[in-house]
Amino acid sequence: MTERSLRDSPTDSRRPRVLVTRRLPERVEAALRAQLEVTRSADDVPLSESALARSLHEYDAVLPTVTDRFPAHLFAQRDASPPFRCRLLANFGVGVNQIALEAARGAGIVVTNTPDVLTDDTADLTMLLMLALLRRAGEGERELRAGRWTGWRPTHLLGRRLSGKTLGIVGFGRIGRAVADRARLGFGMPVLAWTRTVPTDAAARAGVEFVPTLDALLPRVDILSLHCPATPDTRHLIDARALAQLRPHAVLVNAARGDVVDEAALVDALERGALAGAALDVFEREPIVHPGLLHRDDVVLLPHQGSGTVEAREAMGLRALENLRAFFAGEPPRDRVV
Ligand code: 8YV
Repeated sequence: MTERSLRDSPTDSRRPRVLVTRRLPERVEAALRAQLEVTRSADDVPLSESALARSLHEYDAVLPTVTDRFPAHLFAQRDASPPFRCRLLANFGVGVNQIALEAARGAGIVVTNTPDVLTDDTADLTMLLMLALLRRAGEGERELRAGRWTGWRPTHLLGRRLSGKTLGIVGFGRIGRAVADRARLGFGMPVLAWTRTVPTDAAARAGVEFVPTLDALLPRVDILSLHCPATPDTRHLIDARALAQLRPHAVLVNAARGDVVDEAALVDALERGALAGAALDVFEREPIVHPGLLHRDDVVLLPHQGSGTVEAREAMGLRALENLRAFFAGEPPRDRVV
């Protein structure tokens, strides 16, 4: 691993030594440098598994992102020589499915995430996906940029109206709820939701019909939007069987995690006309996208941009720093996952 030290003060052995795996917004890097002994990889590319394995022996904490995979076997090296130095993985992002959480816990490593601060941006992007797909924005832009636009005509690129369509939400956490609010209040959409833990407070339940099973949701929706975490239980939740229960005019939206959808089954269902389209911000094998999706006009494809605003990415970094600070001050970190 090539690393560039971001230290701007002489090495202070009393400050926790932290590996930051990717370049972060300058404001965040400056705040990290002010409080910690920070090293970050010079190349803004995902670290190799061996570099991540080494980091557990060499740093007091690691600040990883979605592109840094920590499978269970990395944590099994706990008693190898030298022993683990790392006590905290302060993840940059709310999703922590790239980290084998139970194995981390078993190795005595705490994992934190950065909820709340990206909720609005991810929900906004979900609405963008819905609009872009139904209003054929990608098709229109591709046509115009390619010089193929011949001018306005009444039947050109007719899409479908988003307002009033029935939305089905899978997973009613912070982001699912923020999407429900936007859809209900901004677009007058009836909202159905299927979630493991149905909220008890009246404000969260307002205007949303909670259904008991996924099977009860699928045949009723015009738009199915995924907002559950990626866990072993939700892997390929949307598989061939689930897709077959959608109505042919329905569309799938995913700004959660690629693992929740069986991408090959989705391509197959689109090819057979079992659903009318998909808008995806996340993929099973990022950055690889199933080739069967790339040339379809009935799909919208974005490169994992859900939280991609300056506001969110700065807040995510500062939230990860707050977790680091609290942990090394001996306080319970606010966003402990395990
Ligand atoms: C992040 C995300 O960009 O927070 C998440 O779970 O998917 C995105 O908002 C990514 O995880 C950063 O590591």
